[in-house]
Amino acid sequence: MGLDLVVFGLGYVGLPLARRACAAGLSVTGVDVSRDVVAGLRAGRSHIGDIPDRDIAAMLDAGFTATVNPAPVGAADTVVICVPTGLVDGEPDLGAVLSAASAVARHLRPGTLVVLESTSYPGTTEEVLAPVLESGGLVAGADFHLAFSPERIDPGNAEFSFENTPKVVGGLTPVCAKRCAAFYEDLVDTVVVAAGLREAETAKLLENSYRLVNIALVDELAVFCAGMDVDVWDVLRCAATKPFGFQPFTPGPGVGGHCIPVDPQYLASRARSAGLPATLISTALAVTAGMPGYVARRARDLLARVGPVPGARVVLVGVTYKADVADMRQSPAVGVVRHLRAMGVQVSYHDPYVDEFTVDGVRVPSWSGDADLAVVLQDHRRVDLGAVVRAARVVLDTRGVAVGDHVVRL
Ligand code: SAJ
Repeated sequence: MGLDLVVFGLGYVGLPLARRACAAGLSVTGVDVSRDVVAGLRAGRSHIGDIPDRDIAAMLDAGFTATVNPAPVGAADTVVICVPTGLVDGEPDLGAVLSAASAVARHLRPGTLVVLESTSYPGTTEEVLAPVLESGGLVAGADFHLAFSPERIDPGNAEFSFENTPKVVGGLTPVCAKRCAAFYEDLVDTVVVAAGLREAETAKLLENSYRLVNIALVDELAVFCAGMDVDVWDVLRCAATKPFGFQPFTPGPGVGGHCIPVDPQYLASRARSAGLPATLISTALAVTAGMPGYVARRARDLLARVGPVPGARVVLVGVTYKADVADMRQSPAVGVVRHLRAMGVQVSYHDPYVDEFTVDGVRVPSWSGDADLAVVLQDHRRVDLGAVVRAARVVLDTRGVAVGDHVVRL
């Protein structure tokens, strides 16, 4: 029996794609290396925060199956690879992409469309993925179609869904691009065809590098303003009134998550290897990486006003990587803990999304209810900030949201 779609990688990118395809009436099989993920999905359980179990049940009712076995590729019209692309020592880690590509190659049949959605540097699809897919004897662009389409899933975003977010596609050949566009046109409102694979790959890196550089800009401005006795939050409030040519970003304790601190490094790495400049990205990474230490130094200076720093009690409020999510990946809170510990400070944390917080193998205790200093790192809606402000002698607010005469902002 033929399959419309096989999705490789059933995480925060692959599962929404599979869900949308099922809802559009496609026959879909999901392949994942994790037996736990597969077993959970087969049992109707979602492992992705903003995909409820009832959606998995609907997928199963629509005929969705999950498996660790890549053989269904042999019956698929389209295969989309949605596996993680991280970093190892600051360099791209394409291990999961290569493993998925090898599994696909073993079952790939002529006429199939293979799409890479995993974020990577320009050239990955043609130079890295294609040769592996061709290892079974088929030729990309001739025997099977090959395309790249960057993922734009924004976990927790209630306004922009898979369906209403424009989908960029780039093909190895114009025919590949056309085939890929036709596939996504059944799933999303708008498909944007790039000139080629590299343009589609680079567009994604530009999107996230743009965020990194602008976050770094306001982070550095916050440090500048603090040194110049300028209220950076009022500066941002005023600048944000400009109705054109300006998008507001907010300073913070650093940049976390699996996108913004990672994707731009793929561009920088590719640039370095080609002897081309990527200075802005490198500088932005350095600026944002320096923010946890800066926050710790600001905390130290505030503590010194009320007593000895060693032994002082500091509670970190919001330790995930951004507000209103439970994700801890690359959270800047880890760096803040390390710097405060080095100062001899007793660090605790308060975060309703986090049951246990461990840094360098040592558990950070939950907040006991009072503190010499509270440091607001993430502005979770679920946190009663007023209670925090009342319980601490001083508050360092890195998000510009707390109110009180003993609140000091970044
Ligand atoms: N951050 C700031 N100041 C800001 C914005 C973000 O300090 O003004 C920090 C956050 O606290 C977090 C990090 O930067 O630690 C990343 O935040 P993010 O809002 O960019 O959230 P992400 O990592 O979930 O980024 C995703 C990306 N989506 C995809 O890659 C598909 C990004 O492209 C989206 O623009 C972003 O969501 C979004 O807009 O929410």
